[in-house]
Amino acid sequence: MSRPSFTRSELAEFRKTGHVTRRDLFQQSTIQSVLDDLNVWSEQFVDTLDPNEQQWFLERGDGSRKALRKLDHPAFHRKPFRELARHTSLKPLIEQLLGSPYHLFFSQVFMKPPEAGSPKPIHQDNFYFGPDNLDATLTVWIALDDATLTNGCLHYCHHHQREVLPHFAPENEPYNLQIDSTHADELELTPVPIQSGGVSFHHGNTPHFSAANRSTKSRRAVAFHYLRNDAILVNSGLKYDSALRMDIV
Ligand SMILES: O=C(O)CCC(=O)C(=O)O
Repeated sequence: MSRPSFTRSELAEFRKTGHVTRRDLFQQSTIQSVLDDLNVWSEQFVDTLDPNEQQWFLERGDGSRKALRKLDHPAFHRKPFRELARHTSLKPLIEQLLGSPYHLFFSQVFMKPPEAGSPKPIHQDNFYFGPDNLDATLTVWIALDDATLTNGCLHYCHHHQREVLPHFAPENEPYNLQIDSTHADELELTPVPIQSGGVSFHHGNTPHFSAANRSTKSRRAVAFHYLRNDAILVNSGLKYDSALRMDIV
């Protein structure tokens, strides 16, 4: 298999807009093995949650069913995700955008369950992460299901932002750090639907959000967050445990 690489125009697009999409990067057989593992893991995980953790990991519903909102550190806990984070189809592309060497410092699965998946408000990942070099983080977002206009695909701002804007979190949603409305109203964001197996790469400063899942289908995606080895997180909006990092060699 030839080594994948971004074309000059894709690299120019990333520099201009802060994101670039590679459709069909992964075969359905690869995605299916990840989904099979996710089904097993999520069923086990839901049963372990104490009331405090439920607030963080479950969608807020009527209480009649426990719908998972997200799972943290899939690459640390689960082999199929670990293999995906180091996949030969991804590594050369990440190297082109970040420069090497780099490591994975955090990963998360966004579950967006049918008719229950809540929105992820507009934010910049670099507010969450707080790196000392704003160009040193990269998020690789992989669509496990088709991400559509009705089930909550990502929406992106198409002008690269040089600075990190002020964010706040609603009182009962500390995990939903978001750009305040004064700044958010000035940003134009447009939807980027992606089919299962497609991958979106975004710079840590790129404002983005996803809407609620109003469809009858799941919208599951995994986000891998990479950091150059010559950078550190100095001012993170949430806590990231450096013991859970994974080297990419
Ligand atoms: O998948 C989502 O809905 C949100 C993803 C996101 O915010 C991210 O990967 O940075």
